[in-house]
Amino acid sequence: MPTVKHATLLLVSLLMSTSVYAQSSASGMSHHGSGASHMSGDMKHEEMKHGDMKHESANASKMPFDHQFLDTMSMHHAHGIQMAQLAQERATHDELKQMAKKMHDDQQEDIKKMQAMKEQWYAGKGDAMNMQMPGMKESLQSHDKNMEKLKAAKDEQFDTMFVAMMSKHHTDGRKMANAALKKAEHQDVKEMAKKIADSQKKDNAEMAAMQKEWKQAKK
Ligand SMILES: [Cu+2]
Repeated sequence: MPTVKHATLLLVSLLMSTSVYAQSSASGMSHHGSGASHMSGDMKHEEMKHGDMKHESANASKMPFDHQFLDTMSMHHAHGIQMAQLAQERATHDELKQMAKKMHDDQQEDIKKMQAMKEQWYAGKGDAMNMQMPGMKESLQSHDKNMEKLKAAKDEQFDTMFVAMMSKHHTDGRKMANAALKKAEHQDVKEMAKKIADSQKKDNAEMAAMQKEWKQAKK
């Protein structure tokens, strides 16, 4: 399926744009290693340089809403994946590690599907990442700083910080998903938005329950 392959390349370019890619084991990514040479696709690389990531595509707000949603949520998810990847290595609680793996895989799967939809309806139309979408401005802007803080966190402090950050990340994601439930033109996009809103709500409830148990165990 060429669309999925394309989507995977986009994901790789999203992940490669940050330092966590270089520092993590990049598990599951290495088999796409040859991708970089033909990564001429949608994501302009100069927009994606380390540190000063520009999360805005030119004229994004003039693009169709669904196009904006697919690209902006993909970027949001790519950030979630980076956090989850770190937690798979660094979490001290096993149940959090397992959950991080699930969040990583879920979001990767969503990105593939969203980028396949983008190919189907908006091929050749460029990128439409729009930071003005609900919940996104703060979420996308704070990502690099959050990653630095997470990397510096020690032991159990990492777990608590991760839960706080991922919960916030999911809450912001749900704001955009809820907007898509109302505004999306394509039924497939609405269904994806519903799936994201539901699964992130469930994740947040699970993380809150975990944290409660950790606190009680300490008493
Ligand atoms: Cu997301």
